[in-house]
Amino acid sequence: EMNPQERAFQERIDAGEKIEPKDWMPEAYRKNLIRQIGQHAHSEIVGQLPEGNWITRAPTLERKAILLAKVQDEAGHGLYLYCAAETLGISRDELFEQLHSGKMKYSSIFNYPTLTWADMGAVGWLVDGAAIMNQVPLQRTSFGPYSRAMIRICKEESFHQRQGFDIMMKMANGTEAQKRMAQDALNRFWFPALMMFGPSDKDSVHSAQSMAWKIKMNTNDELRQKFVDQTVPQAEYLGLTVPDENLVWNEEKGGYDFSEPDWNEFFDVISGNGPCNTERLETRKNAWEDGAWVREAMQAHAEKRAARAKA
Ligand code: FAQ
Repeated sequence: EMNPQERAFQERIDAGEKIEPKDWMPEAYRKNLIRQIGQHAHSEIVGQLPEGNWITRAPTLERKAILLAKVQDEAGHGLYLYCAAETLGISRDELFEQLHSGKMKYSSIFNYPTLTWADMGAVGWLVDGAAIMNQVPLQRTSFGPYSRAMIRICKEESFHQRQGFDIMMKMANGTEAQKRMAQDALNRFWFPALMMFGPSDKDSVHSAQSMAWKIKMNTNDELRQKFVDQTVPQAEYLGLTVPDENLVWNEEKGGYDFSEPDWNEFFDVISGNGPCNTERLETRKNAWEDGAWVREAMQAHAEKRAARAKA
């Protein structure tokens, strides 16, 4: 049963009002938002690593400049999202600590390796494509700072998706070997991309409450279906084959029927046992430790300035 304060809060949400950091909110709303925004921020930061791997290997100067800009955008997205999480009363240091200790997750997708240049195409096309599908509705999420961060992030994500599709077009219309690489990248990233939307609705522990609070606007399965419906024609346009024998247009539902990802693999990956989990976390922890001197120097500088201002 809701108490009057909780009921008034729910009424504001139902009326489409934005909740701002200093407004009263239920403790569980705050916690759930810190969890989701924090994990989203971590995903942007860890998400730089699979693509960072290819900055020095990009085939042309132009591709290198584009990829570099994209990866820098992901860093920026991480920073807006950490700022949004901080307005809920958690510090950035705490968020990092929870990432590094494995207490907070980041998206499963970034635990897969990027083996060829075509993977940069597949990541942009499929991973950013899935990210946008999830983030466009989040522009209307109930928490003001999160919703505003999403508006800017979505603009940049659509450029990312286009650059990925552009790489795929080049590869799919290239030599036989390039076309094989493009198909191989699609084969490896298809199901991991479907997993980005989270477990099937029956196993989604947070969906019901998160949707009531408009922390989340759609169920995991709804967005996964929309993603498949949008992406299959794009694969056809590329002349590539989606690696799912059960994929078939269902006239009655006006969408595709498709195979579920391997949920055992998904739960394995999110519990730390994916192909690259250890490597990704090690890289982040090392970056944190290597940056310690910068944090210390900035702290010392701030203290000196404060002391001077007082004197
Ligand atoms: N990976 O009850 P639900 C990007 C966890 S886009 C890992 O359904 P929820 C851009 C979930 O946390 C990617 N864990 O959870 C980019 C929960 O565990 P917990 C990031 C997952 O929150 C592109 C448990 O399973 N986008 O980075 C995943 O209602 C290219 C039960 O699940 C966002 O984070 C998963 N895929 O729904 C960057 C968007 N799915 O926390 C670089 C915002 C579920 O209790 C390159 N987030 N889990 O320990 C959301 O919309 C939601 O949080 C979902 C999950 C839909 C991801």
